[in-house]
Amino acid sequence: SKKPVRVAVTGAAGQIGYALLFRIASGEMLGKDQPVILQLLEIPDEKAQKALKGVMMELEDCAFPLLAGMEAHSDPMTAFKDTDYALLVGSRPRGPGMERAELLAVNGAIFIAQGKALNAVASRNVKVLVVGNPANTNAWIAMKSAPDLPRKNFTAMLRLDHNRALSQIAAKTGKPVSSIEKLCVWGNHSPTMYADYRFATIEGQSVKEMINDETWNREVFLPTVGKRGAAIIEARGLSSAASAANAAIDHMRDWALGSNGRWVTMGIPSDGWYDIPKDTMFGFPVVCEGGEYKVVEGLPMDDFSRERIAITLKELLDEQAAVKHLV
Ligand code: NAX
Repeated sequence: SKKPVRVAVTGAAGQIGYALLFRIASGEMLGKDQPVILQLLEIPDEKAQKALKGVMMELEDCAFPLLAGMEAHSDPMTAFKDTDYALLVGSRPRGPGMERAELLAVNGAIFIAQGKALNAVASRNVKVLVVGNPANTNAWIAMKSAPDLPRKNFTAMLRLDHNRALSQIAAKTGKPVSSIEKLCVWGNHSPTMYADYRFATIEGQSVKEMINDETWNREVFLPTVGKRGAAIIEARGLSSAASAANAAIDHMRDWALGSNGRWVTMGIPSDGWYDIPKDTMFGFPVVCEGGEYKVVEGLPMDDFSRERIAITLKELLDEQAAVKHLV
């Protein structure tokens, strides 16, 4: 049987953590033949550590055959020791009256410390996914704080936006989600993201031609996908958790095990693709194989797409500029 791999999860006692850990332990992320050791990080706060112990009790009570070990940590330097995968979910939410700049700075400090810890103690091949918001900028900060690790190992979660877009297209066309290919989301995980179905197909047919309604694209589809997070908060009184955890599973599974030729969206450091400045943590269409992602290159742009990509890029560069002095 396979040797266990180490999976670190931060914010492990939070609501996404609660929807995520059981699925990792059951083998949904890395395969039903891959034992895992969970290295769980929470803030030192007594209540958080106690809640984490409670989650671990429940994980024990599942008697998962693949769960080869489990640890609770309050310091990233121990939590990330030798870790092969790191899901950085925990971050500071915006408090009442907190300015965006303040939020960026508080989270900047968290992701600098975590990037440094990964740099110091994680496996040299660690695959990092940042979920905690602002996800792209936090991932960029962690990457910049880990100069000894390959840049390409740092990613941000755009997969929830990708999955939301898939569902909207399925509903509009009346076709199953699984039949939709070549969809992607460009940019920042924020309402400025650009979900793009220009290249999408269903059973070889163009989705754009099937829908044939540019007004729907601009006035219904894009705002619905962009504001979906807010709509969930409005309906549930809490932010997306199970769907976010599901997207994290999808992202890591495809990255580790391959996407079988299908396009998926990942936030990754740009190598200059599509004129996105190098290192910007940007959502791109990728195909995953053999533990690596590869950007889908050479897609044509039109004026509307260029405009939308410029907007989300500007937002990201502004965020980056606001934290640059920290890294
Ligand atoms: P919760 O507030 O339920 O849980 C967060 C947990 O993280 C808390 O238990 C907290 O103690 C812990 N934490 C805070 N700072 C930490 C640190 N420095 N080290 C370790 N743990 C720390 O939030 P939850 O609903 O689980 O959401 C987590 C994050 O995901 C938030 O930042 C949220 O905005 C973000 N999201 C990102 C999404 C994406 O698509 N990228 C979508 C869903 C979600 O909104």
